[in-house]
Amino acid sequence: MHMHKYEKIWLTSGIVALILFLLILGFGAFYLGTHPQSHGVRIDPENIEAEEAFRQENLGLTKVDDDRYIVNVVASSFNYDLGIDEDGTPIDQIRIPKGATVLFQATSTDVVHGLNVAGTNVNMMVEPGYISSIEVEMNSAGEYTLVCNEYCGVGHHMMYATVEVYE
Ligand SMILES: [Cu+2]
Repeated sequence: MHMHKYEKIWLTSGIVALILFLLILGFGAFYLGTHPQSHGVRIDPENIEAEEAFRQENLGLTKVDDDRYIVNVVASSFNYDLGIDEDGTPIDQIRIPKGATVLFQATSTDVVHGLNVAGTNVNMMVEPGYISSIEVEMNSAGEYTLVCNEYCGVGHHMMYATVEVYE
């Protein structure tokens, strides 16, 4: 079968591009550990308190044992609810020891928000009606910004908190 030179070039570049994209996908999924954030767990956005994790007293950082933590977050325009401290002040900073395994669980009461701990694998879409969760090992010490990366309205830029991973 005779194939035109340009057709060969076109076919070859298409196949090379396909293989390249699959390699990049495989690298991200298997080497970098990028994976979908959760499994479509539903929640009533008008009654999030029905879910134990999102009751006011369970929000923010909870220590499960020495190197396991849970962070429950309620996102709403334009705030991350991480609970309150002893003085009743809203918490905007959480501290986690280096090497700890942390389960982030989040939901939204209004619109779609993002939950990204910049510089880590924690990067989720937080949708009303769903619980987004991701478990990560925090292996690099430092101060990270927990930030909303889905545009959610005029106060979007004010949605942030700090995650400190200490040695
Ligand atoms: Cu936002």
